[in-house]
Amino acid sequence: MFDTQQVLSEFHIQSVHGGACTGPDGWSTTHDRSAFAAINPADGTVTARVAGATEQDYEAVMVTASAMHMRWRMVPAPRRGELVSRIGELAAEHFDGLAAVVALDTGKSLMEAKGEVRELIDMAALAAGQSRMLYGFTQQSQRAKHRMYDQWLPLGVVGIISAYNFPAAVWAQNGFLAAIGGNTVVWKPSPKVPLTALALQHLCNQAMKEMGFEGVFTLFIPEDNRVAEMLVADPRVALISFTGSSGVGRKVADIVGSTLGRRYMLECSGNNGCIVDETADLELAARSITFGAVGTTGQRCTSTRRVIVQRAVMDELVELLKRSFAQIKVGDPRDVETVVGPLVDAAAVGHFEAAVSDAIAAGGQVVFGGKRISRPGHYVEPTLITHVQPEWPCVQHETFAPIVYVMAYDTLEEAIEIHNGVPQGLASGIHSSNLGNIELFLSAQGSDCGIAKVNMGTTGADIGAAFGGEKETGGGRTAGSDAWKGYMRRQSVCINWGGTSPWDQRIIL
Ligand code: UN1
Repeated sequence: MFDTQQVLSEFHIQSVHGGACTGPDGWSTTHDRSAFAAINPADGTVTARVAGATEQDYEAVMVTASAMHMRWRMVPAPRRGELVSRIGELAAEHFDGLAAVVALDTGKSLMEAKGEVRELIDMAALAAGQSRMLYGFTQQSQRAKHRMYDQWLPLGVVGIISAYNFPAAVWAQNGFLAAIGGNTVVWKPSPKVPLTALALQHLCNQAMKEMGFEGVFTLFIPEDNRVAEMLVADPRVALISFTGSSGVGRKVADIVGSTLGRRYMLECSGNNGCIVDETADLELAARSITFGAVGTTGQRCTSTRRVIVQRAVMDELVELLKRSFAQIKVGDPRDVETVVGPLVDAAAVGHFEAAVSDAIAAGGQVVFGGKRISRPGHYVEPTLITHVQPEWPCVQHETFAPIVYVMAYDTLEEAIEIHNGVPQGLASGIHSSNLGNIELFLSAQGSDCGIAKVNMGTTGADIGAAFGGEKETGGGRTAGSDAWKGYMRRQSVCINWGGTSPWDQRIIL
């Protein structure tokens, strides 16, 4: 257990804190506006209050971010990387404190909260290194004495809208790449998890102050969506990166897409399946499915929600899963022994209960868990449901809760059809020791998802890879690989150094 007050004071989080910030010394005021509560999902208590960002706060943030972009875009990219690197260093210095804030906000276990802070630190290292490698190709011109290459230039102001489940890592994956690309960043986190954003903004402020910048990283946390929508609709924002449900993602795409020239990047719902064939190491499969399903209390967009298992090994796998589910310690996230904490709020418990009762009504059998745990806070049992049909609405829909549906298959082709037969397309997995089966799953007629894992769980994407998915997941990519290109614009350059004027398409005058 940590001391909450000590953690809050480590990050200068007052009992009522400003909900917007333009940079060092740029916090909004608190006395003249209503404040909303940051509620600890572990016990329902109020940790602190945040004076929700107003329209005026938003405008101040946007004016600063827009003005700063004019300067930041001309700062050499490796220098931009140094700012990101410094933020990573500060996060490492405050590692335990930041993890505690993430746990207080989300209810995820300290173990997982530390994992999330680790991901932020790693992402800072990746982005700082990437800042020296914003490569463009050099091409061969078909004209004599011409040089041709492409270069990558900043977009402008990048707006980041992040969900409650990863209040630090998702911002880092987007914001650090945006910043090294010469963009300034306006962050709108979920009001369910304001403390992590406040803590990180304080660290950003320290780093910006040390290096003589302001407004590279800015923040506004409105209580409701009205002010948040201003960011989505604002023509001064070049790119909106949105993480959240497909329903809201669709609205973001509609609004941003209605102005040509603005961009959106979506990381929306997942409904991640794991195929287990008859040659799989079932012990390994049970372990990775358990972590994938119950980790972060099933509140990851990459959580394993569907297990598609070869009929011959289904009973054995279900027994192993029951055994490993039984070992999961659900409890207060502040307790270091806890593996799985509560759901984020009462509404999430309601969604859990509705999904379980829909599955039972349709004919599913709850073979583990299925109920809320009666204690203060929003705790539910890790839940395993068998005898499920792939087309049931509860199976087709993403419920942010630790529920895994088990379905049997006979042929791998059928398994892939079930696997791909959902609207979402984020993460996927196969457990197998049959090379042909693995390669079929990875082929053009295999998994239709953005992420495919072999003999691994669907969660815990390696930041070195591009992160994102297809179909209703939205098509965006962030984190590693060449995802940095999504935060920059490509310019194809052609230079005539020969002093003559050769026309294209071999036209000679
Ligand atoms: C999310 O759940 O919205 O790979 C994104 C993972 C996490 C997912 C974060 N990095 O499981």
